[in-house]
Amino acid sequence: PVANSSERSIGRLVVVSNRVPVPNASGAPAAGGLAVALQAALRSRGGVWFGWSGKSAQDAADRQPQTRSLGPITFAVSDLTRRDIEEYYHGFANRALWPICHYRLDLANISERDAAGYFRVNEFFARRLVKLLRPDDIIWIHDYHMIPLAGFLRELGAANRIGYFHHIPWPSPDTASALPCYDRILESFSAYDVVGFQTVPDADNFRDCLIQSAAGRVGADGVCEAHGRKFLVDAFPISIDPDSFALEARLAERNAVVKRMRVSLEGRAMVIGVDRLDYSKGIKHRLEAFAAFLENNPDAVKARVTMLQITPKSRSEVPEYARIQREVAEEVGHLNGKLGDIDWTPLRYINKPMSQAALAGLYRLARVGLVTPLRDGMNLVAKEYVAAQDPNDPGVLVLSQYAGAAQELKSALIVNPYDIEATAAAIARAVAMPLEERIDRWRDMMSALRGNSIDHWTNKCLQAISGEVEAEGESSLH
Ligand code: GDG
Repeated sequence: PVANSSERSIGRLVVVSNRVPVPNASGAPAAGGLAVALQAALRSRGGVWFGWSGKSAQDAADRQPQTRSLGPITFAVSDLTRRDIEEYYHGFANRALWPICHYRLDLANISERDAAGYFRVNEFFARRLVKLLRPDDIIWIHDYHMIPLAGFLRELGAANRIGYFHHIPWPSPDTASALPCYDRILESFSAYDVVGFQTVPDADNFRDCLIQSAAGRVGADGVCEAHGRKFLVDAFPISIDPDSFALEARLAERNAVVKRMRVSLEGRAMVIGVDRLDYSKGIKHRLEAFAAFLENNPDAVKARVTMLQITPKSRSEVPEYARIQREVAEEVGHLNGKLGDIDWTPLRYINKPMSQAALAGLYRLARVGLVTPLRDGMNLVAKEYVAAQDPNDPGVLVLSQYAGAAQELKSALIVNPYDIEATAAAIARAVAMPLEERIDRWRDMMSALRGNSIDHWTNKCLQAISGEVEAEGESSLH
């Protein structure tokens, strides 16, 4: 097939992320919207997906990249040593970058050893990756594990266009500056051609960091200059494919798990929460708000409104995660013990992952979607919940003001997740909301999703990285 003009100007695509969804032996495609969208981009341009295998190496020979090709896509992954995994992944990425980017300085673990491991592993990846590169490849690096990668690639002579997308929040300068090796991390960004954030406020925070560091200049159009390089800083809000998610949810009305849930509810209204078990997701505050909602609304107790919280365990090796697992479990027991009855469990708490189809059907079954992170880069659960609704009888999204998604889903009931009583009141309002208002709000949100689908996001990011939207910024640096 003849490539269209935008594809012609884009070379082979190289995607880099910490974890790589290598297809299994039968070639089954990866689940999850982002993996699907990136694979579609890789398929249409041809390319490589590079990253960590998720495994530890027994010896040095195991650290050679393992490759597997599927049509036009080559997956290339390397094992890491146990020490690498401890310092780079569990340590610096998940105990320093993650909490600080989520404004949790109290949970940050600052360790010189972890920082050194983080840079060392990024250099290791750069040495592996540079061997696979062709001069006209464009490189798209994902997320906080890999911030210094472009700098190491440049040192090794890569002159390719390189973009970075930050999936999590970027905090204001006073918080960001708590990052260990803050100046070095900030400098790492200047090796890219494009640095993308989830929201305009996050991109603004990053530019403020550059300005305050005195090393950078920022143009009105988002083009920045620092350490002798010019690069575009902009917001690229990630999304889902709303229409295909809607179809999946409609078909999932017949899914066995969804049917069992529907039967067991016996017509009672259901409230749903879906999150990785992570302290950023505000699960404890949310459960307290659900308890307050029941305590403040005897009618809801009489009607036996039931909450389903699906929370697959995550990063259990990290002590802060082990703690939040215990605390949430305790809160669940407390709530059910206090408010439950012999024939009613107000809160059903599930620690295992569900299939995406079951999840889609459960969203559709729920009268209220409770998405109340204390901080979140975007939060795709909020978008999936909206897309899954029945257009003739949609549920209501209660959404934290601190989720990136709140920048777009303005017709949700927006709440401060720290305010337990206000969140409880929003749940009550959502449960009682008349059909007409539910439809109006849902239509607004669905049209926002349709205006910025995951394909739109991929194309915008790739256009920027390939340099198609660059030149305007040249003259306006200040
Ligand atoms: C990071 C940022 C940003 C959850 N439980 C199950 C399951 N999930 C799926 C959801 C959703 C995804 O996982 C979670 O995405 P989120 O966006 O909500 O959150 P993070 O994992 O923290 O993602 C976030 C995102 O990156 C993308 O840039 O939005 O801010 O933190 O798709 O549906 N999927 C299945 N079973 C489960 O039990 N199948």
